[in-house]
Amino acid sequence: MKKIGRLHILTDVVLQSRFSHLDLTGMAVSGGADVIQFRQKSGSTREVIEVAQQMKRMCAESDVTFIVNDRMDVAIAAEADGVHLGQDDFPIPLAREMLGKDRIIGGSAATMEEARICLSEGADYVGFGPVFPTTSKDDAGPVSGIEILKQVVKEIPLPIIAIGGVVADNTPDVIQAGARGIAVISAVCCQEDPEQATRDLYNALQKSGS
Ligand code: TZP
Ligand code: MG
Repeated sequence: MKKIGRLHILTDVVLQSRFSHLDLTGMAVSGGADVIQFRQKSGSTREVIEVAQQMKRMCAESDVTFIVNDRMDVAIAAEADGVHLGQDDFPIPLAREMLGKDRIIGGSAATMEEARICLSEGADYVGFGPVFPTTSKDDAGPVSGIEILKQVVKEIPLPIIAIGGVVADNTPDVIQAGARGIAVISAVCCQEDPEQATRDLYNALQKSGS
């Protein structure tokens, strides 16, 4: 299995249109991301697969983990290192049967109950949040805040990746709460310089310790 990593950058071309998924992948990898998550919810499946295949190649060259959000078909077609599944997406147990133990399966959780479901269904890590307010996802669910994040870290014996409104300034708080790492969209994709923005997050993680 590839590494679950600490700095997950979700590529997005809906919130911004200056950069393509491939542009963002290149910049995030150069800035120090260790996981790229391809998040594309619309468009021709054929084109989505082509983009995913190119992203996978770019990530593989830098030994960066490549994960596909939602789309099991795209993950399989692009031989992604893993897939990230929400509570209403492809069921995690079925994904495990199809992908085997060597591929990473991440699950999304907005509450403790959902985090428990991720654990019982066999996820390898939990993307937990929104920890802070975000405008990047319409149905993001309730904002957890740091205290609930801490409880999740305490109860769920999986790497917890904090998501939702995470920026360099609040990264120390989520790491001190016990999160293994962070996942971001707007803090990278919507910035003037996504590579520098990734580097800022990387440095914030380094300074926050383990
Ligand atoms: N899942 C929970 S919050 C969220 C997702 C995909 C959006 C994260 O975006 P941002 O811009 O980093 O707050
Ligand atoms: Mg989803």
